[in-house]
Formats: sequence, C-alpha cells, structure tokens
Amino acid sequence: MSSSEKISVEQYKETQLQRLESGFVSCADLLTVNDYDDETDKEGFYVIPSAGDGVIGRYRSLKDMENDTPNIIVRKSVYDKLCNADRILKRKSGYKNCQIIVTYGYRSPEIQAKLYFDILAEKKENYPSLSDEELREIVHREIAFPDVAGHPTGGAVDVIIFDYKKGKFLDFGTEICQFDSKNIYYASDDITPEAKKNRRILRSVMCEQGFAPYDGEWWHFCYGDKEWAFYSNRRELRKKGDRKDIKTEKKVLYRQKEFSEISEIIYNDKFKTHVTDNRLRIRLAVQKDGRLTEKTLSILKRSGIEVMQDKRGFLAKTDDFPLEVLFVRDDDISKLVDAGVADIGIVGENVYRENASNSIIKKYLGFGKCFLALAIPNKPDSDIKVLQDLNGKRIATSYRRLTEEFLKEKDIKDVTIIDIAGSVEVAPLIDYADAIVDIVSTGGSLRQNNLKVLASILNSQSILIANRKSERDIEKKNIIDQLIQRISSYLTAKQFKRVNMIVPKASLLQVVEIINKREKIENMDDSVEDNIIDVEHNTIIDMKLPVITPIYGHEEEWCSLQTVMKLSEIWEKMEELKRLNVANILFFDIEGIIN
Ligand code: PRT
Ligand code: ZN
Repeated sequence: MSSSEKISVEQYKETQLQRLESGFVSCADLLTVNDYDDETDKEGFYVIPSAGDGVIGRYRSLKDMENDTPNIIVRKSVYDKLCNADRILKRKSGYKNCQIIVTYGYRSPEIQAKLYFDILAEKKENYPSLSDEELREIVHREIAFPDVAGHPTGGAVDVIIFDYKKGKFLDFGTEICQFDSKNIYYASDDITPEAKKNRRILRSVMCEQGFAPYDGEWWHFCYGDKEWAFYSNRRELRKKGDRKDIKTEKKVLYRQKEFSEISEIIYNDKFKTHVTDNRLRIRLAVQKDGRLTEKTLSILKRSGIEVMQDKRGFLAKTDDFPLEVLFVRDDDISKLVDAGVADIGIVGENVYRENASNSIIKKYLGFGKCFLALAIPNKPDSDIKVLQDLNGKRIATSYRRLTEEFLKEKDIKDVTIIDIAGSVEVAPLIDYADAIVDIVSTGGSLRQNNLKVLASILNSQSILIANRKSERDIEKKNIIDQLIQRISSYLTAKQFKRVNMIVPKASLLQVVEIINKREKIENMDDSVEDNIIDVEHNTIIDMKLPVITPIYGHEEEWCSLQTVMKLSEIWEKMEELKRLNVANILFFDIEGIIN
C-alpha cells in the first residue's frame, strides 16, 4: 500500500488507540513515586458486605484471592468512598435501582507477584525481541508490576454497576478484565453510546469521591496507592501548567500489606475462617458486652454456630450457618428486631416487655434469669408495709412502663416515678426515692443497699424473639426455624447424659424398675434453669427406655445397660443402684437431640 493511500478505518483506530495508550500511567511513571505518608498507612481494612442493595463485593472474573478471603477487602476509607459513590449513583437519572459492585479489592503481594511473573513468562515467549523494559510495560497493562501495584495496598478496586431491579449488569462495552479487547480502554470509541454513558457515569461518581481512574481499564479505580498519587499530582501539574517543578505533593497513603498483616488489622487471627458466601442470611441481634453476651455466644457455639466477634466492628458472620450477628446494647435489641433491622434477637424478657415489643417470642433460653422487683428500704420503722402504702411515694426505676402497668393493676394511683438509668439501688439511700423497681438476681445488691423485696413484678430470662415480617418470609422463617431447632436440640441435650452401666443379671429387673421410675423426678425438677426448657418429651422418653446387651463371656452373670438420664437423676439413683451391685456407671455428654 502506498503512503498516499487513505488509511483504513482499522488503521485509524489503531493510531487512535496508540495515542490513548501513550497517556496511560505507566509502570515507569509509578516507579518514580516514593513519598509515603505513614500515618494514613495505619488505617485498617474493611470487609465489603456481599449482599444488599448498596455497595457489595463479589469476585467476578479474577478469583485468585478467593481462597484466602472469600470477601473482598479494602481500606476503610475506600469503603466509605465507595458507599458515597453508590449513593450519588442512585441519584443519577436512570440509575435509581443500581448499585456498585466491587469485583476486586485487596490482593496479597504474593499473589500479585505470582500472576505478574506468570504473564511475563508467557509474553516473553510471544515477543522474544522485546527488551525487558518493554515487556514490563506490556505485562503491567494486564497485571501491575508487583512493586508498584495498587491492589495489594487495599486502595485499588475494580468496580461495575449492577441494576438489581432488572437483575443485570449494565453495558460497559466489554467484560471486566477482557484483556483480549482494546475496548477495555476507557476512551475506546468502538462501544455503544449506552456503554460510553455508563463508563462516564461510573467514572464521574468515583472521581467525585477522590478516586483516580485508570485509562487502560474502564473498571479500575484507586485511592491512596502510587497510581493515585501519580495521577493526582500529574493532574495538578497540568492544571498549573508548571512542568518545571516536578515535586509531587500527594504522598502515597497506603503501602502494600502482606495478607497476614491485614488479617490482624481486621479480624485478628480468626479472619481466615471468617468465611461468607452469597446465601441469604438472617440477622441476629445480641448484646455487645454485658451479662448476656457470653452465654448467648456459648449457646450458639454449642448449637454448632461459631461467631467471630470482631472487636471493632459490630457485625459478624458465621461460617456454618447463614447468620449475621449484630452486636448492640441490650436495650436496643428488641427495638432493632421490631424495626426489622435484625430478623431475630436474644434479649432479656424484661427489656422486651419494657419496650412493649411487638416481635414474637420464639424460645425461652433459660439463662439470664432474674426478676423485676419492687424494693423498699429494709428498716423496721419504714412507713411502707404493704403495696397500698406506696400512695404518695416516689419510685426510682429505669422500667417506667412495667412499673406503671404494675401500679395500675394494683390500683395504686398516686405515685411519682423517677426515671434513672443506673445505680437505681442507691436512690433510697440518698433520699431521692422511697422505693425502687429494678432487676434482681441474687439479691446481693439489694442487701448491700439495705433494701428488701416488696413485690415481684416480672420473672425474666433471656428469650429469642423474631420480627413478624421475617416470620412471614418463607425463606427467612426456614432459617430461623433451623436455628431454633439447633438451639433446642442443644438445650435439651444439655440436660441429659447418656449412661452406661454393668448390671448383675440377678438384679436387672429391679434396676430397670429404678430407672423407669421417671415421673416423680421429671416433675420435682431440680434446678430452676431446667424448668424452663421445653423438653421434647417423646424423644426423651424413647431414649430413656433402657437398652440391654449381653456381655461377651459373662452372658450368664452380667449385662450392659444403656439409657439417658438427667445428671441430678444419676446422683439421686446412684446409691440405690450401687446397693444392687451395679458397676462401672459411666455417663457422657450428649451433643444434640434431633426429633
Ligand atoms: O450495656 P448494655 O445496655 O448492653 O447492658 P445493661 O447494663 O443494660 O445490661 P446488663 O448487661 O447489666 O444486663 C443484661 C440483661 O441481663 C438484663 O436485661 C437482664 O435481662 C439480665 N439480668 C440477669 C440482669 C441481672 N441478672 C442482674 N442481676 N441484669 C441486671 N442485673 C443487675 C441488678 O439490677 C443489680 O444491679 O445486676 C446487679 C446485681 O444483681 P444481684 O441481684 O445479683 O445483686
Ligand atoms: Zn484493578
């Protein structure tokens, strides 16, 4: 073809692309950036939620980090900026039902290097004549040169827009990481107007939050890494038109981090097991740090659900069950469940009643037992002897509603209720009130303050409550019921022991009779704790039927007997059994009982 010939459309496009490429931030550019800010580098990391209609994180084309962290992780500020960008996006016309999906965030330097060198080897084979430097730039386009890469800082993200009403990704002209097409260049001309518009909108909402775009990949944005620093400084310089003084002003905010370092920043050593997926999860609200916390987590654990409590955050997920746990103040639990912010909650019945919650009580859990008491000073000359004496008196409490209800029921009309939040017991001592209404468990606190119980207003223990709407949602209800089934199974099992004993054949009938003498024991139940638990009677009764097996070689004199008993029952019957020469009584925990 002669030089006078008009260039073809293809050739024209090629020159356009070359011009574009010359403007990309190159690896060589990034190697010049070496000014760090060590303060900002201390910033922690954040696990992007994997579901919802805001910013969510889901791997799409690149899944090389998925084994280490099934969630996408970024620096905390990056997440905040993404959330802002998402909010702004929703306000743009035509993007109301759209959300930003982060398809890639943090990558470990180790994996970055591996990917880089894999591709380098491949390119070396294909382009043997290129110099090392040229090769480095070519590979860098696809996978950043390890020393300067942004993803290992937690500052770079790959993002796309998803329309959750229509259930589809918007058209961007190419797939993310479709490296075989030059149309991945931001300014590529070869895409539909629709795709161009989507790219423009994505770029504008991201850049408005301070992200730097990368012209070589429409989906890649960064904040705080070398590329961001270089890009921001170059833009500043261009604006100033001052090309002599090339001193960079923006420092690199984030250094690269090893995966082990990050896991400490986010979830201590438990991070790796902090797995989640995209299943529907129900959200459980529990007390963050108080009397109920330990028992709550322990019941979940014994029900096979381990919750990793992130010390800093207030939301945790579980591996083994589609559950998300929200750690909050106990007074907020029933309110959050009522509002549907949490689907279920574990809370004291006292709080549930005081807040007049309209959620459903699904299960009594048998711990956190206490009662709401009306208490008065314990002195002989007290002018309060019976409830009616409270007329004209002051009651200090943080349970106004329950106190008022109680007084109304007892027809005591003339009482001043003083709301106080803590140290209620002290109120009578300092003559701030004549009586109090407060939670009592051992009564030690009352005694200490020389108070005594005049009436009990409410017996309380922790309960599992569920939001009414969640209960009507079939999928959620299904998960809630599974959770309750597991908890019930544990609570039931917890009361019983599997018992093995060696019985002389001669006394077998008497032993069986003793073991079958159940009713009495079932009813005169020992610890109050156990009373609450709604034992699945049929299962237990079946299991209690003794199983008798012969003992090899001693079939004539001995047999082995297996049954299920309460621990208290074992102690109770022990002497009687020993008298009948029963030997080797062994008992074991039961992990669960399923009907
Ligand atoms: O910070 P946050 O708001 O989450 O916690 P909180 O301080 O409001 O609640 P927290 O942790 O004290 O109690 C949480 C729940 O535990 C309560 O809502 C009850 O359902 C239950 N519970 C069980 C108790 C007690 N026992 C109890 N003894 N809550 C409080 N007490 C108080 C009691 O009022 C007294 O001041 O503990 C003190 C000691 O009680 P005695 O009777 O054992 O001396
Ligand atoms: Zn990227």
